[in-house]
Amino acid sequence: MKQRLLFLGPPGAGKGTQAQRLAESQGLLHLSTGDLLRAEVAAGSALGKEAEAVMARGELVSDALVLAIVRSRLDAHSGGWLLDGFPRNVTQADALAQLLEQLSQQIELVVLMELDDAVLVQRLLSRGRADDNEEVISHRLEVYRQQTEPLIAYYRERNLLAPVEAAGTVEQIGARIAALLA
Ligand code: B4P
Repeated sequence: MKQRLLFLGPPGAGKGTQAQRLAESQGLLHLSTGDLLRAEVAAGSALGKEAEAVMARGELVSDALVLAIVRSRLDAHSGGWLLDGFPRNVTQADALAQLLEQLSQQIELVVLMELDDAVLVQRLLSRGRADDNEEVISHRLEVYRQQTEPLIAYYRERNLLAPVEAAGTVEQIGARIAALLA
């Protein structure tokens, strides 16, 4: 089974939900940059203070900050992993490629979760996190289109992209993803 995975997709597509489920069942390290940043905010660290306002506006936290977080976790880990919500732009993707080369590791699959905007917005509004109000959600979608969507072509060119229909129940989507990893 493939063990070095990226989860890509718009906010609210269910990356975190599916990534957590799969990481638990397969014993992979689940690295969610969103969760790690929210933990820093909750702890009131210097890093969290820097990230808090940026996240509340629905913008991307600085590449240097996110990269430092990912590097420290991957450096200390030798087994399989699943990166959820990272990379989010081409700079982060290039930096990840460099880091993985240093670690002699390779991405085995990029799971692209695809879902209509109307369903995304509905899911996020019912989640109700601090950054889940209509104005911020619409800005996050714009940031996704401008900065993250170019990664679809980036990973397609590298023959790593596997699109998944992200509508349906959590179990249905989980089964679609599992079928891609065999
Ligand atoms: P993230 O934490 O990555 O969150 P997300 O994209 O909003 O959500 P995700 O797709 O994981 O959806 P989820 O499973 O939760 O990002 C938040 C912020 O952190 C960013 O805006 C940015 O500021 C910052 N950030 C993170 N990574 C960064 C990086 N690399 N660089 C810079 N900044 C970064 O699902 C959403 C909801 O739908 C949940 O309520 C869930 O229960 C529900 N749901 C899931 N699957 C469902 C299903 N099948 N049916 C119905 N509901 C479902």
